[in-house]
Amino acid sequence: MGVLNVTPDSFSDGGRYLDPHRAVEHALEMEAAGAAIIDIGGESTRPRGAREIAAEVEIERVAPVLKRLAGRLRVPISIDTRKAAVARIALDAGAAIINDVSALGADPAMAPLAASCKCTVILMHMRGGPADHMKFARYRDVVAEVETYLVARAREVIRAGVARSRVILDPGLGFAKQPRHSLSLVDALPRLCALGYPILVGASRKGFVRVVAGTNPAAIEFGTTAISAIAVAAGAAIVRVHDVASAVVAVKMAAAIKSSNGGG
Ligand code: PMM
Repeated sequence: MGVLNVTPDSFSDGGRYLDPHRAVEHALEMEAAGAAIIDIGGESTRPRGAREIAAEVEIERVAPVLKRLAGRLRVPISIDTRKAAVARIALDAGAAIINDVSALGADPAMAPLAASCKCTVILMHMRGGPADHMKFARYRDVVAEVETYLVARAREVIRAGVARSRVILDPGLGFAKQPRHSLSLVDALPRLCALGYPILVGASRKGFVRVVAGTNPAAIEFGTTAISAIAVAAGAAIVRVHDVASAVVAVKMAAAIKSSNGGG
């Protein structure tokens, strides 16, 4: 999954794709580099202190990009939003997936919308909202608590009418998590993958990668790529990244190793 943030203030690429022409160009570049999904977001959810914005502002950012992309991408589009009004416009413009960092919990209209549109949903673990989640980065057992939350949200969303086969879960690396929490969740991916839902991993350029890899941009990218390989080897279905070309190599390597069948 290639990230397309149409925001002035996103974590690592804020402001770069506010111009719809550049955003479209970048979506097409990511597809050409091998992205299987393009994730478009108009609200910054960066780990430290993202500002809340109105649905109209988010729509103003993403709608022109979605309109220009119509019919030009072969791969599905996901809309990264917590607001049903934004998701509806994106789905009408051809998006197939709702990527909601609040696990469809922020807007009561989101689950009914997902159910009626028969779209795929990505449910991410977070506590609090984008502006204050770091206040809640305390756990007794982060893996168990994230797992319990995700399973409960999946059940809730399925009860609301979303097909089980359309639910993807995401541990929400960096969201209400100290670096050690995110690292433990990566380590626990085999357990999360055993829950029986496809798992998405969003590690790209996040603070916990910087803590381990250092702040040099190339090192951050290598760190991200290492996690992509580890995640796919552990069974993750999707890695959400800014640099698609390096992730594609990591995914290919991990998949080749997994399918080597003991060399037989
Ligand atoms: N991370 C960000 C935004 N949206 N969605 C999902 N499902 N998982 C994530 O980990 C995630 C997300 C923040 O990163 P960005 O600002 O670099 O896009």
